[in-house]
Amino acid sequence: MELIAKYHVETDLPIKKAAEAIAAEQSTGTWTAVRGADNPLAARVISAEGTDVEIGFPEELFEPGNVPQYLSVVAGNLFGLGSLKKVRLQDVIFPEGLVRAHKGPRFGIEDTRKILGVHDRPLIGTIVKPKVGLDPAGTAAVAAAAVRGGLDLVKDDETLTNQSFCPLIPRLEAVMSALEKVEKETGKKAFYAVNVTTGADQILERAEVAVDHGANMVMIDVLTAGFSALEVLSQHVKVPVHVHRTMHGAFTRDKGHGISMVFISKLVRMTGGTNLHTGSYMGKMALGTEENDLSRDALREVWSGYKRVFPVASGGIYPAKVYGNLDGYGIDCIVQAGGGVHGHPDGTEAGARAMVQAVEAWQKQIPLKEYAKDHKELERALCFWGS
Ligand code: CAP
Ligand code: MG
Repeated sequence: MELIAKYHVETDLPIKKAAEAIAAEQSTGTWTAVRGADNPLAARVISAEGTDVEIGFPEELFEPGNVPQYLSVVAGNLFGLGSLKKVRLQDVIFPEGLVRAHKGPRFGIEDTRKILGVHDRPLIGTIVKPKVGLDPAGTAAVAAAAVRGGLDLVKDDETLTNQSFCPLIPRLEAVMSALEKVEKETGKKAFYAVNVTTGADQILERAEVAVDHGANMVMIDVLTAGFSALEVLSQHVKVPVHVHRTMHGAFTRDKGHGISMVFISKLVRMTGGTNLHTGSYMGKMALGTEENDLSRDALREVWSGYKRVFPVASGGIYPAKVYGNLDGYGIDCIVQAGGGVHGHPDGTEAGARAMVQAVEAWQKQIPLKEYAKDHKELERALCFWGS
């Protein structure tokens, strides 16, 4: 069996030559011929036309279970080859032997819905804002207001971890007791994704201590912490894992050079994420719908025995952007707004209600302005931010 890697390549070389250079550099070759050239581990060029290159890597080249090593092969030195002007890893088809070496998500879409008791609509989330600066009590107050307004998920921002102004455990305890109170009063269940991102030597212990202190979901910045850190969490920590993709823009946004979100989505599913930010169809970081479609499908289509993963629409979203994002993602997604909730003129709870109402309008396929006529929080949001 082979692992098949698909690249976009821009080069002054004949494209077949460029493809051979990638195949050699990432398997048995170097810049000059060395003995043993008929090595069975040599990669081969499957096709090379225009700017499209497909390379077949023998499965034996890979150490099953070792995601960092997979990346060193398919996304390693090749990016530095002087003979290539631009190169982007677009997709990877993994052989069954490598897929089976990973368990994938412990909690998938269905498990998360079951815990929440929400089955018939997209989940709605928020990011506590300001990004940083609140103390534990301030964070808890924002989280409680968001859930009182009907949201299913409250998460830390990607830069908040265990800083002195808001230590993780006191923050977690404050938020969880506030959410418990809201649930007692309203019956509304919600997740709080506490950001456990930290060094490889501490991340598992940090997550386990968080769960011991009541965490019902953990969050990881997977590109700064690493895919193997995500896999350690998903395989050892018994709560869903929310995966943020901060730093992705360094290599996903140039369509000619870097690594696609599709490949990152496959790796996150393989290493066990439950929710993954895959970009908004309308929002501040929208990168074009084709990549969203492919990432969305990579997370939810049938793939070996892996559970399905929630794509997360986030980034500059507010009620008027809900329709466009849900048209793209459909019901099995999480639509999230930070500023689009907490910046509502009547505060966080009203901002949450406005997002809930926008999702209801989409479900009923009623135009937002129509629905806003008898939903005042939505009305206020449309007036304030535009429709
Ligand atoms: C959104 C967000 C998320 C972005 C990341 C932020 O806040 O918290 O990190 O969604 O982008 O910090 O910008 P707002 P992506 O809702 O206030 O914009 O989801 O595309 O990875
Ligand atoms: Mg953020």
